[in-house]
Amino acid sequence: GAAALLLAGCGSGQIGGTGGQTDPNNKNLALITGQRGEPFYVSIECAAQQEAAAQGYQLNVQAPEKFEQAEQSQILGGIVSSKPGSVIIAPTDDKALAAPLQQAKGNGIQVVEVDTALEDRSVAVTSLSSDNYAGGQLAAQTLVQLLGGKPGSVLALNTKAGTSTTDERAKGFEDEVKKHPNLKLLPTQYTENEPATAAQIVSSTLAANPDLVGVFGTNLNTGEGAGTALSNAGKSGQVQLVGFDASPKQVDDLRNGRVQALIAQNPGKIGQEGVKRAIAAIKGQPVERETKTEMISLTRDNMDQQAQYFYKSQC
Ligand code: T6T
Repeated sequence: GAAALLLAGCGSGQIGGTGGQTDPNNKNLALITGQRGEPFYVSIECAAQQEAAAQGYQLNVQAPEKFEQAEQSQILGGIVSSKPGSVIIAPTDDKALAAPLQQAKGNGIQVVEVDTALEDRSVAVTSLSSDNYAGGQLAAQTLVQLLGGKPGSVLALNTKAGTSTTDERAKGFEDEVKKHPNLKLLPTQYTENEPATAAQIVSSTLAANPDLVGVFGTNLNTGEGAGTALSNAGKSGQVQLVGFDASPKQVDDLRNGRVQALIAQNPGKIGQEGVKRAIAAIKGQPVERETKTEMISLTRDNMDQQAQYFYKSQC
């Protein structure tokens, strides 16, 4: 019965149960982000390195070349065999990474999720991310404001199915747009996180829907691709583009009018807190299971007062 199952969950090595023993004196941490050299993750990494150094911990940072689960799983395998006290990770797939992370946990490695998360909430000890559903709603509210009552079709560009963050952003955006009867929500499209695919989709959507008035790019690559397509079609500033994230290129595009708004996250906070939580978990101290960090809607009007939200492309 339920009681027996609960008891079984307390032993180590059980399916879905608690993890193996963690050495409270282990001073090695690993950070596996979603994509190498990508400014959102670089900003997490810079803050994480700073916090680890301040607390006397070693932080080994690795990432797949693309936002891609096969290479990320391979990296995780190597990290697990090096036995860090904690793996701080942005899982690139909400299901595929569950088994290898459960195995890490079974080996006494504290799993800390940053940014993305697994569907199975029992693996990680703690998760830190933006409230991505609210971020999608904020994107829609920003778009509605930019449109000032202008009717027409709107399109959201998602990345890869199974990316927890962008799935939530797309859902928040869709739910919010549906509250506005003058806007026609087109079916959300997947770009596989490729700017060129995002650009193609926006070009063909423009051709098929001449009443397109707004586009939401749920992350850096989708927004950049959409910006290219709108610029090539001579539609920059006519079709309102709301992006997510604030890379140096995205900030330039906001300034030069290729993008009208950006929902910026706080990756520095996520990286710093991620390391703090990892260390606490290694020491056996209680940590909050889930924490949401703040976001802000940047427009050309407020961007210069909010430069602390701009991401870094290097530390
Ligand atoms: O938007 C971020 C991140 O939050 C998301 O999970 C994946 O894409 C980014 O890293 C931007 O490229």
